[in-house]
Amino acid sequence: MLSPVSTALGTDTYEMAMRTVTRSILPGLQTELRTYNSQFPGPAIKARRGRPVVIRQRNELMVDTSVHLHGAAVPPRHDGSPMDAIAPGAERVYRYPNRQAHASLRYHDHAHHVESENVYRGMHGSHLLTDDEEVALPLPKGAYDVVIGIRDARFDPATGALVYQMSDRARSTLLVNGAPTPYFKVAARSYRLRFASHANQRFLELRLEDGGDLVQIASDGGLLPRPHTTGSVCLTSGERADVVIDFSRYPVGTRSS
Ligand SMILES: [Cu+2]
Repeated sequence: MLSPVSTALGTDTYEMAMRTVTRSILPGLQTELRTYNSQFPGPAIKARRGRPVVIRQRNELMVDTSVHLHGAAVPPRHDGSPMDAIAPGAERVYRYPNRQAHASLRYHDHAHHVESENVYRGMHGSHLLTDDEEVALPLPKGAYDVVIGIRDARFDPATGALVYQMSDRARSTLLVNGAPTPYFKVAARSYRLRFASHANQRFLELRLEDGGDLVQIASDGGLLPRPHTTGSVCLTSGERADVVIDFSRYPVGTRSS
């Protein structure tokens, strides 16, 4: 979660820099990434309905960028249109009114002709908008409300570089919140897992290893009219699905394989 630099005048103001960083993702290899604030994935923003968020974005990359808040109702000049780019070395202030209902939103690069590659190289993150209606519901909160951003990648085994090709069917490494072999220790209780696809071409189908039920409570547009019990959840590029799983149904000490 990113902390605002100011909360004055009823507005949460943030600053982000888009820059290249080198990180170890696969053991023994260094990978160059295009990031928001040197983080992969980008930092998450928590927003509340009725409280505008202002983000100053500085482009320290060598390519054009444009920041689009996917699923948000915003005025055109703050929408991150593909042709409305931030040139290398320039900055831009985006203002998000957050007047709409709660939803798990995501932001990503949107610059003409380079969006696909920018997103693939790391330019994606979450913007979680909540409101009084959602807060009043008995849903898992705080440490039990977890964003799980999933995407695929192909690494050059010799150099560690992310290999970018259009229509690449060989992106065989799945990354969850940037990690190739994600592991998360849960308590014997209910969690809200906010799945988000940051893959720019792969379709995902998520299910539990034991085939157990998933209770989907939300999609891109916020909470569903009622919980939906299902065996699997499909996500196409950019889609979100919030699921509640009660891990108390598994004996303490259970591990997935
Ligand atoms: Cu989008």
